[in-house]
Amino acid sequence: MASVNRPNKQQNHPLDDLIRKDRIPHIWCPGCGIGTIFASCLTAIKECVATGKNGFDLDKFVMVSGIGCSGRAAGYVKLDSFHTTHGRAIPFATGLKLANRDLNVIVFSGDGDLFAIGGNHFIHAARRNINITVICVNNLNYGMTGGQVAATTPYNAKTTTTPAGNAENPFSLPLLAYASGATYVARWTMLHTRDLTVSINEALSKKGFSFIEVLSPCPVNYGRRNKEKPLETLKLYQEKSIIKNGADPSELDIDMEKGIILGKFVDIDKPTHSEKYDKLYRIE
Ligand SMILES: Cc1ncc(C[n+]2csc(CCOP(=O)(O)OP(=O)(O)O)c2C)c(N)n1
Ligand code: SF4
Ligand SMILES: [Mg+2]
Repeated sequence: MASVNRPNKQQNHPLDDLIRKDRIPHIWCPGCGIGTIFASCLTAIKECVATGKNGFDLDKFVMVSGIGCSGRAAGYVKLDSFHTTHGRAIPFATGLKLANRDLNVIVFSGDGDLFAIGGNHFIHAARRNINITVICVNNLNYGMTGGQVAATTPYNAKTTTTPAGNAENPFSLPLLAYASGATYVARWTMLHTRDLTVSINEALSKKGFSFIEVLSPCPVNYGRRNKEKPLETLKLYQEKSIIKNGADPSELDIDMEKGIILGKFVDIDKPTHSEKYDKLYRIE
């Protein structure tokens, strides 16, 4: 029999040192995109630390999540991490950053968490230019609770709460982030792992409120109600993605027929909340 090159069971995974192995197996379903995005995030953190730039130090990275399948990330990462209440990841993250400016605070959470129950926190943290990085896993629905409609669900899509189709229009997340004042805004899919890793690295290095939307399949609750088999969603990402760095944020509606624009749309410099606060209230 031909010898097959199988990985040795004892062999370590390159991200092992950033995973709480005692929490494995994880809860994510086969075909779910969250794990891949989580891996890109951990890779970007490791890369930032390896460069030694900006004083990056693993002990100073913090991950905050809300509730949802995506929100489980904070429980799996071997960093200081906070699995907070639904919709409140950004207020927790803001508090951490204001209390200790040396921390690199990453929010990793879902579209429902960040833009429905937590939508208000998102726009105000961006407006204030709080120096944190927010990564949103956008699977177009509330995955964890069975597939209800979200603020990101496309018009006409079927969910448990919109069985005849969604009558509402979704938010364009990059447009919302831009309009609210974010200094860095990008969108990728979970298929674009290399671009995503580079983008997370850039966002972590950016001073100010940085935001990345990552489209991700939820085959179990969204895909099967919308006649999308797991691999078909990935095929759609591959065939419909158009990389257009610098695209006008007003042109970023997700249109599965015409195409999904990906890339980096905003990368600007402006004073952070703490810098503006110091100018007014701290006397040297
Ligand atoms: C205050 C409160 N309201 C509602 C819920 C129920 N709930 C848990 S997760 C969730 C939605 C999660 O959706 P999303 O953030 O998109 O995460 P996903 O599971 O899709 O990754 C909801 C409504 C809750 N836990 N707490
Ligand atoms: S329910 Fe959906 S989002 Fe949640 S783990 Fe399963 S596939 Fe992923
Ligand atoms: Mg979701």
